[in-house]
Amino acid sequence: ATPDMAPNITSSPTGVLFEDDIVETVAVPSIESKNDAKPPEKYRRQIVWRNVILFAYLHLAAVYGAYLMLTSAKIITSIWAILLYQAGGLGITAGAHRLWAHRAYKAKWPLRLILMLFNTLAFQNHVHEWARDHRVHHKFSETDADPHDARRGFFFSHVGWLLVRKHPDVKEKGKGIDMSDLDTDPLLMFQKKYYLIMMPILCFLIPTMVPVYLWGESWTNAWFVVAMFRYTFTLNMTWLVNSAAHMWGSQPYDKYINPAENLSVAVLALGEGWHNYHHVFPWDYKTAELGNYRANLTTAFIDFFSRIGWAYDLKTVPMSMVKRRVERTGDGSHEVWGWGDKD
Ligand code: ST9
Ligand code: ZN
Ligand code: ZN
Repeated sequence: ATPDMAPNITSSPTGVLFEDDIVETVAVPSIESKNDAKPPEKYRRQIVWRNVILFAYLHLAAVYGAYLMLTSAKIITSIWAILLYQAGGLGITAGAHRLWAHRAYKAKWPLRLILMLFNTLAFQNHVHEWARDHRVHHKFSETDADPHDARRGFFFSHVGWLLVRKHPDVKEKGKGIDMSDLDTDPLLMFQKKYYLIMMPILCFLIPTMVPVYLWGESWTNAWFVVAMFRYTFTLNMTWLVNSAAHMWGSQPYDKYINPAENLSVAVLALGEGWHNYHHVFPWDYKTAELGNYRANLTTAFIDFFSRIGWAYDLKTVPMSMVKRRVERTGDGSHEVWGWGDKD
């Protein structure tokens, strides 16, 4: 972040969780609560050891998987793992994120079905839960109510938030988020209902069995490379959007917020690293400016389906609106080309 963003970051410079376990929640006196104002509530961080143990195993297994990938797995097994990373990734980016959390475009049922299956194989919770957390993240960005509040440092916003109970504000303020569109979506309610059956099959079982039965890969290689390494890698690439892209990069659209334009994250997260733009214009189906495919595989994917008619009503932002915003709140790093008569 640029120096003028520094005061917003209250975490320690090492990027670890809070120095101690207690965070003062700020009591904002509202008109209703003026008379029965409670003293500021103490929030105590509560570690969920089950998750700590599972994520520790996952990451150790992933490191072993990366080693096997380089030393003994067949090339085609690695290609299969990469394809599943891209499919699961698209289930998150084109599905949970752009279609369902932001409604940035509409999709016909065959595409919705593909995205739901891709989403399930990425195992990042069912779409309803993912989208609720994400809508809360946008609405209450970098406050106590943000599930992965980046003010709490790199580790917390990357993975730490999945290892502790949520801040009470997340649940409290989250209650006010309108989820009626997804509550009434039969496909998503199906996914939610059968998640604990479908997810293990799609995320772990099929990915492991295909290499063993189709090209004679060993169970060990298939499990550690395709299940453990591929899943953990996809998770970390996703989490970088919450951590790295909330800390490092330029702010051409709004220098007063932390989310930034980060090319590396954009490449690894299939186009989701243009995070300064995305927080300013969250309804744009490209989650980035302009119609090019600069590090944005997801936009190319949606455009392909738009050409065959399965994706439609793609929402974008008029250039004039982007330009006004860049001039009003940008940090001056916006490229001048493409703007026409900018003076
Ligand atoms: C994972 C998700 O990894 C990653 C999401 C990343 C998002 C990235 C976004 C960036 C943009 C897009 C970029 C995409 C890039 C993709 C690239 C791909 C290559 N609102 O949660 P609970 C209430 S998941 C309103 O249990 P605890 C609600 O009543 C990994 N209310 O809270 C709820 O009950 P119910 C795999 C809310 O007990 C109740 O609280 N999954 C909200 O504090 C309890 O909720 C895991 O590891 C809200 N937002 O536990 C699971 N939230 O649901 C990890 C809660 O019945 N999670 N409520 O309505 C857990 O174990 C727990 O959630 C916990 C918190 C321990 C973290
Ligand atoms: Zn964000
Ligand atoms: Zn978003």
